[in-house]
Parts: sequence; C-alpha cells; structure tokens
Amino acid sequence: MKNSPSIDEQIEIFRKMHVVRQLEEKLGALHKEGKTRGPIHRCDGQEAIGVAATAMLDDTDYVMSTHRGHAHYIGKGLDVYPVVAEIFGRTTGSCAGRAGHMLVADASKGMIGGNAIVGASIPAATGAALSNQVLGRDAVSMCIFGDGAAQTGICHEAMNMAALWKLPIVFVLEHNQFGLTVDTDMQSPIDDLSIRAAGYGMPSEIVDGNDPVAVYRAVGAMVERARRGEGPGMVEAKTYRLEGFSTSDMGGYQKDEDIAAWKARDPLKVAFDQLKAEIGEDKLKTIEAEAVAEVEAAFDKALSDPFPEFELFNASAAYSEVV
Ligand SMILES: Cc1ncc(C[n+]2csc(CCOP(=O)(O)OP(=O)(O)O)c2C)c(N)n1
Repeated sequence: MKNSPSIDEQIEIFRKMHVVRQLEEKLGALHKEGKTRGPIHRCDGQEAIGVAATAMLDDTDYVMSTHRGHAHYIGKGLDVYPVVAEIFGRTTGSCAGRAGHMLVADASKGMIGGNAIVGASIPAATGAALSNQVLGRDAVSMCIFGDGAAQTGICHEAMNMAALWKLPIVFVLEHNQFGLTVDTDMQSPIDDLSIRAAGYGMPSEIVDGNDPVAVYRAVGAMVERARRGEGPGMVEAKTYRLEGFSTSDMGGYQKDEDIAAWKARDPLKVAFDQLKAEIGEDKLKTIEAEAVAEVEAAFDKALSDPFPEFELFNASAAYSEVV
C-alpha cells in the first residue's frame, strides 16, 4: 500500500518506541527517588504517534512539539543521551542544559522545540511552514499537539491561515482523552475534533493512535500532499495517556477499566504483533533489550555530566551602568 512503512522503517519505529518507553519508565522511577527536577510529562501509551508520525520526515523538515514531547524528540532523530542530559540540565544536553524536559530542541535535526504554553506550538509551526514556503524550500512543517491545545483560540487562527495560504504543514492531533485532569467530554461537545478541519478547507483522517503503521500511512499521505504544495492536512490519532498528567499527578480520575482496556492495546504490543511474523519474536526481543541497554547507558553517562555555569545577572549593577 502506498505510504506504508518498509519493514526496515517498521523495525526502526519499534526500536525507537522501546527507547521512549524505557526513558519514561526510568524517569518515573527517578522521580519517585526525588532525583528529577520538577514534574515530568510522560507519554507512555502514546509512543506510536510521536515515533511513527515523524518517521518519514527529513532533518530539514520541522517539528514543533508539546510539554509531552519525548516520543517526538526520539522520533525526529535525536539520540537519547543528549535528551536525557537535557532533561537533567547538563552541559551535554541538546540545549546545553538550559532548556529542560519541556523545551528540547535540535535545529540540526529539524526539532525546533517543545513548548510548555498550551496551543502556542500551533502558530509557531505554522510560521515555520510559512518560512519554508516563502524561501521556496522543499520542506514541510509538522505540529504535534493535544486535544487540550485544540481548544485554544490561537489554534483556530493558525489553522485558518495555514489553509488560506496552502502552507506545507501537517497537524497531528494526539487525542489522549484528557487536558490535564479534565476529561475530553468536558472540553468539547464533539468526540472527533478533526471534523473541524473541513471548516478550514483542509483534509483530515482519524487513525488508531496505538497502531504505528496506521499512523505512518495517514500522516505520510498528508506529508506528501503538503510537500507537493497542496496545503495543510490534519491527522487525529486516538490514544490514551497510561500515566498521570505528570509525575506529580495524584491520580484518581482515570477509570481502572479504561486503563486496563488501553493497556491491552499497548502500542508496543501492537508493533510487536505487526512484526513478529516477518522477523521473528527472538529478533524483536533482542531489539527491545538493546533499546533498554541504550537508555541505561545514556542515564549512566548523562547523570555524571557537569551542570552549566551561570553568571547571575546583577540587575542593580546593570542599572547603575545605564544611569
Ligand atoms: C496557555 C496555557 N494554559 C494552561 C496551561 C496549563 N496546562 C499545562 S498542560 C495542560 C493541558 C494540555 O492538554 P493537552 O493539550 O490535551 O495535552 P496533554 O497534556 O494531554 O498531552 C494545561 C491546561 C499551560 N501550560 N499553558
């Protein structure tokens, strides 16, 4: 089928999904030991979207992420070591330890940043698409955002302009059923937020966000048409956040039966089942073990790296120099 990932691409998606899961589990464990700085927004259960949606992009294509961006970073080609180092504020981090877990960027890979301001990545990615169009570059922009971000006013403004100017951008909506602790039913009267795309005059597709092949196909088709100059498109990937909003979440608002039902459809299991006939269970288990070892090594190395040295800004000295 056109836009389907090759077996090699599927294997790489499978591997990266395991890197992300291991990263999240390790961060969760370190948070419990009091070793993380501030809350971490884990994406367990959403790995298929971030990794598969970015798998067909080049380094010159831009991605704007969210506060829950670890799968987007790894999917877009960042190594896990500089990501871990950045999360822990070390000089070896992808932003030299100055960004932290929500704002990771690496322009050389086209990852132009996470964003902690809900909805703000949507106009930023739209602006990046406009720059590609104005400069005549053959590159697309992708904005990955949540169902909470979809309810912001700025989302409407950005999508309207993207469609009006036929910008080369793909909007990937990670519909994980919650905005903070607020259920999606309390945020919007409609279940399928992507029906709004028709109002902007752009195509959309709804996919199972726990199926990496389905995500790749749907997003790949939108990326191709955007690259051909046919304008923006939207993919709404239905998924579920298996962990709390952040590592500081006290829980209690996600139904046990929902968690169990979505765990039964864990994207890692879906990816395993899609590949096992082709390459065998033993090979897949080896890939899993290698991903775990890679993440362990990244933590070992990053956590002994130095912190950046900052010179504190002396406001009164600066003021006295001016006056
Ligand atoms: C402008 C703004 N308003 C509120 C917040 C607080 N806040 C942080 S994440 C979040 C919910 C985001 O929900 P969604 O976009 O669905 O992303 P998810 O956390 O589900 O991945 C809110 C309200 C914020 N960071 N920025």
